[in-house]
Amino acid sequence: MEQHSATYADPTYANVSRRPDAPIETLTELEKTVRHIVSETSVIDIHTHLYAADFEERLLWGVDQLLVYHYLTAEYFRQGELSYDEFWSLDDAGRADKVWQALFVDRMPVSEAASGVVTALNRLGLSPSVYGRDLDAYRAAWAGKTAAAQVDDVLATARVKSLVMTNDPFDPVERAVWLEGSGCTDTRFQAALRIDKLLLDPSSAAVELRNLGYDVPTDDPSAFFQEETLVEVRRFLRDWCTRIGALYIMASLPGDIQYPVEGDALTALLDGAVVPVCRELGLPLALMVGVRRQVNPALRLAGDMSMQADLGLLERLCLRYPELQLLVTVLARENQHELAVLARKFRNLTIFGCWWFLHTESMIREMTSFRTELLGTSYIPQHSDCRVLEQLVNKWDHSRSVITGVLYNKYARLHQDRWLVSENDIRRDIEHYFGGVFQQVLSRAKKGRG
Ligand code: HDL
Ligand code: ZN
Repeated sequence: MEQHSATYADPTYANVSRRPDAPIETLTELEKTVRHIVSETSVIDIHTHLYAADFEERLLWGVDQLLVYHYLTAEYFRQGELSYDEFWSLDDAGRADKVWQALFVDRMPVSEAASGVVTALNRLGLSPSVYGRDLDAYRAAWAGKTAAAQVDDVLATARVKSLVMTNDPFDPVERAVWLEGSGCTDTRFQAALRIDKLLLDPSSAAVELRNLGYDVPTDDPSAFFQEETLVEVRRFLRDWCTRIGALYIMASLPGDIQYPVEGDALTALLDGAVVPVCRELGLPLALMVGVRRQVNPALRLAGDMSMQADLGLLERLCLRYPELQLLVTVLARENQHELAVLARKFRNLTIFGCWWFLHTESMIREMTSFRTELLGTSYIPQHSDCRVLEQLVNKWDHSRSVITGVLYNKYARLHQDRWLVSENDIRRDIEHYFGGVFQQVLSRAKKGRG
């Protein structure tokens, strides 16, 4: 089966007349059915940096935003002529012009991020066969659209039924929407509480907590080991999880975090505040491990690097808290197989997605293959991590295409041993991958079940 086949709905599928519970007899029909169901099944996107329209300018969308996405600015600096300062001195439209010229006109947009822009434009009705390589033509096509209309078009095209935002209580703009504004009124956009700053920079987090009315000492780094401080940190977490309706609490961590460490603030905060609040509110803890922030600050958001992780942190958290639901993704390719094997050891560890530098066709195929081989349907194959709205289309299209190929091969092997699958069987598995596993983790967390 072609590996680069698109997941665009197969128009010939309509001619298939077969009971949904009937075994699929031929491999040709099997491939057609897997492709159809994977492309048609809507998904819950469990980690994004998108915002509902309520957050106004925080919702990034449109052609220029697609082109100034930090994945593409990193690639621009490898091919473009401008210095860092010259590029950053431009406005978004100016930067988008430079990215377009360097990565789409002067060269073929073959990278994952660049080809993703082409897929998004094409699948949202701006076919390059009509708009060619004229960036202004694409800009003009969306000039009159509203954010709300684009949200509806993109979620429908990408078949995303809901998504989870990244909500940082230490971000003043984000805080204002929740404290002074309407909060989030679009139920398709769910919230997650992001607490990197609390765990990784507790002394500056303490200043913000104090300013927000929590009685956390700011002049005593050892305060986080005192119960009277941890009570206030739990109150902060509880208040914000409740205020935003967080589905989970999340943090990204470098790969060299050791846990537990006596006298270490991160250990004290995890044990004394984060895990207790997860238990109390019945929420999973989501950890994304293996990022080394700002190795090149001149790249700004694009300046972060991956690093191999010591997964001992996860192993010891799972052992210490067997009833805590952990959602985990790691950034280094070298850790992926080990993480999948670790998930076999702990039923409260659910792995998700092909994160960041792993969100590429070859890595998604490699990871989805061995994850399915080791974990069956008990993991979450993908999240988009989108920062720009229209990326939902290409990130999910490209991922669905790979997932189709992997699953077809697994079903085809069963078929050869005469274990025939039906359309219902395939639909059940895909719905599980595309939202069922996540909902099962949420439900187990609510019940306090490991
Ligand atoms: O920390 C994270 O959540 C990462 O996903 C970063 O936001 C990263 O910049 C990113 O957007 N990756 O896709
Ligand atoms: Zn992210």
